[in-house]
Amino acid sequence: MDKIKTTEGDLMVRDARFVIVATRFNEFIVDSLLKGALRCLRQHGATDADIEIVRVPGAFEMPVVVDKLAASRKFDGIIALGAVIRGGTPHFDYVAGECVRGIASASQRHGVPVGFGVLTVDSIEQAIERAGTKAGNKGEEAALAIIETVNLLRRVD
Ligand code: INI
Repeated sequence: MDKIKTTEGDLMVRDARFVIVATRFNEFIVDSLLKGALRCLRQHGATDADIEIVRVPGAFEMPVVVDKLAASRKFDGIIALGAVIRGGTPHFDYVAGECVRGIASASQRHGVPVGFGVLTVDSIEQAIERAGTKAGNKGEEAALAIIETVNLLRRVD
């Protein structure tokens, strides 16, 4: 194993700019994800001048905004935060499906990593569990993954 070239990203923020795209829908949950993401970025060396926050109405609107921010080349990493909670109709599947698909394709099209901190859950209880209670904070996890991926992309050739 010692002879195998292995490339990884570390978790130190160095000269990098981040934008957090957060929904206003389910704001009560998303604000906890946002707190977790900001805490993580700051703990790993980002200053507030390195961070911008963009608020979008709902998860369905995220892809077009993420696409424009990625195309701007102003940011090294994007963190998408939202919560899509299943109701009694197929609406959830359309909103969640388009959100995931659109964000992934914007990230790949522009080569800008996007941390996916959009909860797709069956109930408000499951959302609360993932927004800073017993199942951690998915906003924090998305921010950590994006710090690592920004650093990794600078190293892979
Ligand atoms: N948007 C969300 O971010 N989460 C949801 O759970 C949700 N539900 O369940 O409806 C939701 N809907 C709004 C959608 O994202 C758009 O903002 C809306 O349809 C207007 O285009």
